[in-house]
Amino acid sequence: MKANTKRYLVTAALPYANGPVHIGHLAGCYLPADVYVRYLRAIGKDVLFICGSDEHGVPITIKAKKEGITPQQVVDKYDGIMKNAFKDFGIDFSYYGRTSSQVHHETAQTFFKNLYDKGVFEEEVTQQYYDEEAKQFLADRYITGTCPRCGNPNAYGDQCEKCGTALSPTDLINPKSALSGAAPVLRETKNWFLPMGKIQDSPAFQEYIKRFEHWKSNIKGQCASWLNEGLQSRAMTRDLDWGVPVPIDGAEGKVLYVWFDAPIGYISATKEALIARGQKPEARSLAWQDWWQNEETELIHFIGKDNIVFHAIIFPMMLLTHGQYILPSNVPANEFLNLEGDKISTSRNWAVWLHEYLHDFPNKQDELRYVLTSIAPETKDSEFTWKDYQTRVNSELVSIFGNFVNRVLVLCEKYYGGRVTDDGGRMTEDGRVMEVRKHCFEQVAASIVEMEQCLGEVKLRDAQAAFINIARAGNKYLADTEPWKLAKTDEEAVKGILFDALQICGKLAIAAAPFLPHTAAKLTQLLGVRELKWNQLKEEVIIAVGTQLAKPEILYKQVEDEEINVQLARLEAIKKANQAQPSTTSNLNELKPHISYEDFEKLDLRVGKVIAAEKVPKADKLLNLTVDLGFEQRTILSGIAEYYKPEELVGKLVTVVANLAPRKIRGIESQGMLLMAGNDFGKLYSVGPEQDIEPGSVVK
Ligand code: B3M
Ligand code: ZN
Repeated sequence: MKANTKRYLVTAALPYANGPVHIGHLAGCYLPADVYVRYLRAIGKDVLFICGSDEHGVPITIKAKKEGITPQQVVDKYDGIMKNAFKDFGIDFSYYGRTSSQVHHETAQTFFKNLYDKGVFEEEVTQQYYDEEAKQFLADRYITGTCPRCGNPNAYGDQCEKCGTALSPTDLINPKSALSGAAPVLRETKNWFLPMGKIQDSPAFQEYIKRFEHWKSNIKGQCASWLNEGLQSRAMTRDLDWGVPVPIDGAEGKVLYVWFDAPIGYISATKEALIARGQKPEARSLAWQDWWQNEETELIHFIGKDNIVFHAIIFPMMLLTHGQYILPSNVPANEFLNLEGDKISTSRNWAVWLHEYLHDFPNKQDELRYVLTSIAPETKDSEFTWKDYQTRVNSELVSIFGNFVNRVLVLCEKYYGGRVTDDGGRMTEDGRVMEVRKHCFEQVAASIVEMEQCLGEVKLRDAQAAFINIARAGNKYLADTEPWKLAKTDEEAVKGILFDALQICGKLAIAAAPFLPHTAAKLTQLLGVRELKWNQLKEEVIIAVGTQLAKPEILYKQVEDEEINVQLARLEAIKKANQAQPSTTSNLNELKPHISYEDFEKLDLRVGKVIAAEKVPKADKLLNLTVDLGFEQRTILSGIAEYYKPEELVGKLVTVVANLAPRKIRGIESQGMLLMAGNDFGKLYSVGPEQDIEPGSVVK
């Protein structure tokens, strides 16, 4: 009985809330996780499917700088966009959290404090790279350079995305600040390190890594090579101002390393999921522990290959040193999906964005799900091309699955007005039909066995192929017996064949559910039944005599050449734009929506002259300016202290948004705003008239 009490805690990597979702994300971890979870739920397992937005870390602050908004505004914007995209594609999380939530901050801090109190961390003052221009330490993605392991010139300070190695900034060859482009200098600072080498040698960790034996070879391989090299201590804190504050004395102004807090996000989201499920407050703490601190839970992390080290080694080390947690029982990581011969890239806009796909192919979520599962990069990188998309949809979904179902429904409608009339008991004496029938049902049964086995082993490509084979067998049954011809000579045989074929449609409706949930629902409805259960797959009769089928409707439409050509032309245009502008690693080309001329006219822009400037005490970025507008003098606070010394500004002509409602900043009322041009690194330059012109002049 024990085995049945197992519950499944399935996680999908928390995506950084810094951009919309594309097909690479979907194929890499969200779709496989969803297919697997839908299967587990179908066979009656207790499952929690956890995901959420990763809202900390340098990717967020870099995006904020680029867009000229705050990190909080970035995550608020993209959290919603990502959540909706997943929902649109039927990714059925039990809960989608956010790492900016209070529950998460508390959970991450408590976790850190626990390890700290146990004396797990090494507290060390080390030399860290610092950008003197930007005046900040350069952690993680704030610094780039050449990977010492594979030579990739664009490795980040925390990781090389090419070879997957976890790095520290000081490992990089020719390090460069991602903020200013400058070569950084070393400065001393104190941080708390996880002694990974020591933990690696511990008997408990050695016991844990025996699990790798049963994992996919890509993960086993990556992990083995890190472990063989021996792991270095890794800082779990950062000198940054965006993140979860380090909860100990002497760590003011520091935050937890994003890869320390993000995986804890799975735990916080579990807590929130259970609260959302209506657990009584007093039961809450127990309830989440029942998942995370209970050997009866299978913890399974779905991720992309660039996240392997964090999920297979670092997070388990954290869980292990904490002592009360279970460790992952599987980490099914996928490799990367490429697009039309090139690596998918957000910055180069080389992607198929989910929202754009849905715009161009409304209600065709399952078509994309189908293709992405067919080509899932389960063992090696794979490639999405639009031609291949068209071929797979047309020759598999349309011609095999859709066509079979449609033929059956149309014939039943034509012959019996859509009422299921025969139970197959009066099957023909025709020996040929009997032979074909027997063969068909053997094929169907074998495909179901194979599909279930592959689903259980997370071999989803093969599982889906086995699913299509069920429809293939059905199609062959019809093609070989030709009931539309037999109708003239042997009505009883036709009844039997169509009854059989309807049962296969029923099996398809059940089996489609993990892969093609929207289709499964539609087919169930077409078959005139309310609900189908997974265990009916093995039953002979699923659609009973007397059932009234719905009016036939096709499941899938042919993808036309024109539709594909539109997509190819779009990518071609992007390629051209990228070639014309080779350094478009920026988002400077992201335009805001149109405004009307009337909107523009609401702005009152004036030339102003800075007549005094001083730093705002205790605010690193702010200058307090006195600006002469000709008709009056204004106090204006501006966040440019990093780029201008006060004395550089005095006498300068600037452009002022003169009718911006006054705002209090740090207790001082700011009566307007200066216009600034920001480059890709977030550096600001003041915008003023070319010629000496009277303060107060209108800018239009
Ligand atoms: N946000 C990295 C990524 O999106 C990171 C995953 C966190 S999972 C805990 O690739
Ligand atoms: Zn590398």
